[in-house]
Amino acid sequence: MSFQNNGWRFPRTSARALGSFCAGAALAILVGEAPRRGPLTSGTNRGPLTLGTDMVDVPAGEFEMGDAHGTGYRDERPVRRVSVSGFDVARTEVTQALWDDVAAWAQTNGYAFEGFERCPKRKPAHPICNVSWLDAVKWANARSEKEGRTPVYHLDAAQREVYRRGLADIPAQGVNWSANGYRLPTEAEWEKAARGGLNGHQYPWPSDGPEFSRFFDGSKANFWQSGDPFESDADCATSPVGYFDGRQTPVGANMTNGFGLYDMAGNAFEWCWDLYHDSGYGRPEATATDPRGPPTGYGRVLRGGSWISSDKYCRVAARYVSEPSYRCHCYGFRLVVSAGDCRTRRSAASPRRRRTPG
Ligand SMILES: [Ca+2]
Ligand SMILES: [Ca+2]
Repeated sequence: MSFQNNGWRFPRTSARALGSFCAGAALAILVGEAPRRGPLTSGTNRGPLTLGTDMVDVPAGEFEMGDAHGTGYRDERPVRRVSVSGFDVARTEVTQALWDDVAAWAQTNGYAFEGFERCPKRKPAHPICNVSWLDAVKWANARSEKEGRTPVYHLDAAQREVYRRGLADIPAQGVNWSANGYRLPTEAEWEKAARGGLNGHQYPWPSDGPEFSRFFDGSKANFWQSGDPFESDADCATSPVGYFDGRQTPVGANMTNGFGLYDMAGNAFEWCWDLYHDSGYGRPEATATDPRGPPTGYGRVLRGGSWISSDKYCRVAARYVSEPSYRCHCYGFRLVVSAGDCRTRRSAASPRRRRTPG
């Protein structure tokens, strides 16, 4: 295990080491320096939250991706302009309640989540965690089919066999990017969503400067020893999604970002589609429109840090990797839908949310 500054990371070649870590009692090794307290800054409140199912538009356009301050890790550079098509993103991580609702339907409709083992304590309003990348994409397919959408992920390049069971990785050609179903965000989509329309900032809220820890404290996000009321659960110290709404303890501001998103820093790590390559940002495909990661790599990317992460890993540019079959009590996900595909299903009683410049 290697340490860098006050953050932490596992060597890229031993992601499986996280297995023994998660199952064991080595949590203390993740402790960074005590979180600093700083002035509160406010995100934008997008109104009442519908847990787990509320989605907002992220507009098409370019943004600056990567570590603009040189304070992150090597794999976060070079910084470059990336163009992303518009998409819709969930305001929160997938909750345990939503997971259970879809999983109950899925298990009587041909799905099996072989790698899943829920957290021992049932917390419906908390993010689902302990979920592998493979089960996350299967579950996304299940939710799509349950709601009458076209599933995105297939086991074959011809896209004839919908991914519903098993632990086989899926080929890049097996993804129907034009389907109206739910899917994981690409890394570029995740980072654009996390930045909330801000350029070059360290966190989802105003935080422009190299001293990133100055902008981060326990009133803004759930991270390791952040002082929230959920710290006592050493096995899975997530907080309810929507907790950072201005009423949290310690009392803080509403920490939704410019797109109205919660927990883009901390709480559960969030699986992305992309394969990981430590020099992937320097490859030609990294500057393509709608980049979807390198053609080869190992593991799948996770973003945003978690309840077990330091401030450095909760930055919007920070990247993490794990094997797709691996699960941890800090691994969760949130879903996106390609542009236009949620809008047709919004009823007059649930009007489309206004776009935000970004
Ligand atoms: Ca915490
Ligand atoms: Ca998160």
